[in-house]
Amino acid sequence: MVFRKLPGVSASGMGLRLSQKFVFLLFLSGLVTLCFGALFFLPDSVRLKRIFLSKTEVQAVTVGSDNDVREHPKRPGKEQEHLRGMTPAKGDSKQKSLSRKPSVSHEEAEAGGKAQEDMALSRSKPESASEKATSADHHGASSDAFSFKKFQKCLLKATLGTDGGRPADPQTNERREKVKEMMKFAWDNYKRYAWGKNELRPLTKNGHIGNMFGGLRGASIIDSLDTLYIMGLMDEYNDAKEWVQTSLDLNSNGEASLFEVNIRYVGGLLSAYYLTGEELFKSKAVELGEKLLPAFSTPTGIPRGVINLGSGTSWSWGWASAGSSILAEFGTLHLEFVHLTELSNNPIYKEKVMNIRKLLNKIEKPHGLYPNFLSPVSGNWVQHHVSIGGLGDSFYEYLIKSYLMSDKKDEDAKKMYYTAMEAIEANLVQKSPGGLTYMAEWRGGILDHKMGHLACFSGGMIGIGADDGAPEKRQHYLDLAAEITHTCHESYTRSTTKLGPEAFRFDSGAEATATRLSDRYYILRPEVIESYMYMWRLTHDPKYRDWGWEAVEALEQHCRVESGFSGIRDVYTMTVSHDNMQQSFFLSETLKYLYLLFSDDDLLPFEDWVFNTEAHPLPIVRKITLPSHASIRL
Ligand code: DMJ
Repeated sequence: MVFRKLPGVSASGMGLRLSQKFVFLLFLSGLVTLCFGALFFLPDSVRLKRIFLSKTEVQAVTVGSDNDVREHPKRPGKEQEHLRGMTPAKGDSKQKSLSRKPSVSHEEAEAGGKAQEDMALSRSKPESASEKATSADHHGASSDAFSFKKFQKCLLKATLGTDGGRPADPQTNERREKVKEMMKFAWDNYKRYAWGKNELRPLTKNGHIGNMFGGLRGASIIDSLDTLYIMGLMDEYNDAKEWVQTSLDLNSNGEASLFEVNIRYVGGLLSAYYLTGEELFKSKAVELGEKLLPAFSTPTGIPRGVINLGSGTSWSWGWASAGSSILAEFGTLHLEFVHLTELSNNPIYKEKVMNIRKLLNKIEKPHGLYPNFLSPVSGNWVQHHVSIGGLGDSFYEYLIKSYLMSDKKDEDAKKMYYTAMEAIEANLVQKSPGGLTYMAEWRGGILDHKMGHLACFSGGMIGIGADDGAPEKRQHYLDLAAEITHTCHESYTRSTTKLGPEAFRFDSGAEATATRLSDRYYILRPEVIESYMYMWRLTHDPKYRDWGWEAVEALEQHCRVESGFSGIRDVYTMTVSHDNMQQSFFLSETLKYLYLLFSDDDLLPFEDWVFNTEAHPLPIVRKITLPSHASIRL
């Protein structure tokens, strides 16, 4: 059959006219644009984006841009147990026995962290264009999966030091052994009477669950993993690990404090992973991190304080003004979330906390200060209460630690920290008539001359920040850190028990003493000892070790009971009344900081590690360059 050529129709082009071809091409290009658009704008396109965009482009975020604008209303009248472990609740005494076998020895685990010589050269080598193509961008990992072995090679020093940080001086070593004994005593009693519960009630010899962790159990176990490990209590560590393996159930359906779950559980699991390389801890940390993400679904991306771990519904604390979120809570996620992104290779965690950072950086601050309450809906401050103690504290801590943990690359965190410090010095730092330096609280311009025990962490914080501010301010910051730590020590020495009250005042003739009955309690908190530890490492002034030892003696005398350690209700009386609670942070922080205080500086060296606010060590995220020809010894 012969096809006849029709006028105006070409033989090629499937017999279409020129104008028809043009319309067809136009349609085709529209279709292609639509497909690409979909890749970039569909909500779940992060992975696809990674194929097309460079890493920095993927991680760029804008305030509130990717957030779900649906509102989760605040639960009216819902009374939560306070997030700082202050309100005891009932627990039960059911015990669980486990068969166990040590699976990792201290020495085996320690060996992994030692050899880094072959990386030292490449660290200082300039990067060529071809090398850039094979650059490792975090912890030496050039592929998507995080490599623990490569991470270890990025450490500058052996994690546990040459001899687990054992000090040469016999008296110091004896003191360190005493702290280890305290840890074993606290742990053994927890295991005996409260195994699997969140805390031990040492007087009634049972467990406490409470409602801070949304039905999660074993807070004392998770908080203890790294302390047991660095102390070389390996049978105990292996019991803890086995519990995580067999009994840590993350599928709970309760209402949790986002902040507490993050600092204790996510922080504890991350540390355990980075210290031991056990994949179990990594996968649990990431699994739990994922459950926290719905709390960020607010118009601004500022998370709400309470989240149901099962449904993902979140709301604000009933006691927080006008449905606000708390600075110390949403400002204390950064370190853990950066590491969740490192380990999972999922940018979402870092995006969430960078979004918080951006908003806080942008927003206007009264006198340069950060108030404690912010609306997650409008992104505005709700009222003007400023504190370095409760409700504000660890936000400032995480600014300087974010900078240090980024290998000093996170310039925004650095700038925000030092600017905040200037404002704090100008508005809050005071000198008492007796010459004690303290941090007052600020209520819309009016000073409340009170310092909380929680605020005593700031001695250590200002100390570790001294090196990286303006060089001419280095000595000034070290002096300020020493003065604050001295004041906090005074709050201990001026009490009858030599333990410090929950809050002390500098008015009506008071100087570092509690004037209200309700401020006289001590719940085994770590902050004062934490500052001793930092100041010891920074100055090696022996007084900090002596002060730490005074605290050990006081803890032994007043807080040690037959079956564990307990908080006390009044630090000003020798006839102590116990609160029947061994807080999990006593195991995680108080005893760990004491142990580090009496150890050599090479145990968890500051060159490689920063501590989260629950004293869980997290490694500095180091970007290193691997030349294309370099082979990494694994
Ligand atoms: C700990 O859970 C953390 O240190 C937190 O930042 C505030 N306080 C308690 C211990 O006092």
